[in-house]
Amino acid sequence: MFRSRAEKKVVELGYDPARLPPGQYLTEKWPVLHAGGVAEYRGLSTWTFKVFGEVEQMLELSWEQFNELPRSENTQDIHCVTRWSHFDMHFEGVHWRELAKLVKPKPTANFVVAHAEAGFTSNVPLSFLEDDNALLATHADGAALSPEHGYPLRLVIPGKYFWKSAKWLRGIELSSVDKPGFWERYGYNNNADPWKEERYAF
Ligand SMILES: Nc1nc2c(c(=O)[nH]1)N[C@H]1C(S)=C(S)[C@@H](COP(=O)(O)O)O[C@H]1N2
Ligand SMILES: [Mo]
Repeated sequence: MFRSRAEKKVVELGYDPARLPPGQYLTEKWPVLHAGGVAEYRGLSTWTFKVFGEVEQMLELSWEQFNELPRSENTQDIHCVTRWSHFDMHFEGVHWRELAKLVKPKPTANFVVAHAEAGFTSNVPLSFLEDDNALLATHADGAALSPEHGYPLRLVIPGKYFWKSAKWLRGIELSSVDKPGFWERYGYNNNADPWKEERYAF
């Protein structure tokens, strides 16, 4: 009657099993996953956020300036390629549209490279950053991000495995060509759609 034990648990917890992508299981915790160390900050006085590449006007903001931008929030399910999914994550922060107003993307800006601390990058088509559920998030589930979840700023990209959602975000590069990010260069699938189980490149 259930397709899998994972689906049985989703139903027992009162969720629609159609929300669980193939090969995933539901976790009630929010696991921590990343390569390398957690970025440590002693204050944010030297923290900057840059938008550059295929834009009319490059932008560099301090933490104070970033926090003056209009804010948005959304709720969505997240899916990690290591097979955990977590439902109804609430994120709060700044939507890309507020930065787009300031930098004015060129018509050639078709792809995004997210730049995080320690050289981590992730890439998506610009349309995924324009999605209503995308966010440059400062808060999750009502509290400021914890250091291990990306404090002070992380990307949230809907409809992709969660590795595209760079933690410790420091900049957004717009590009005319798609540039593989950190996990994509390690053999993960560039498209990363959890509903198509696009986990690996081959
Ligand atoms: N900077 C950075 N961001 C990253 C990663 C990373 O290694 N470095 N790993 C990604 C992966 S594989 C996942 S599943 C999510 C995990 O986010 P979480 O630890 O908040 O659950 O962060 C993504 N963002
Ligand atoms: Mo992941």
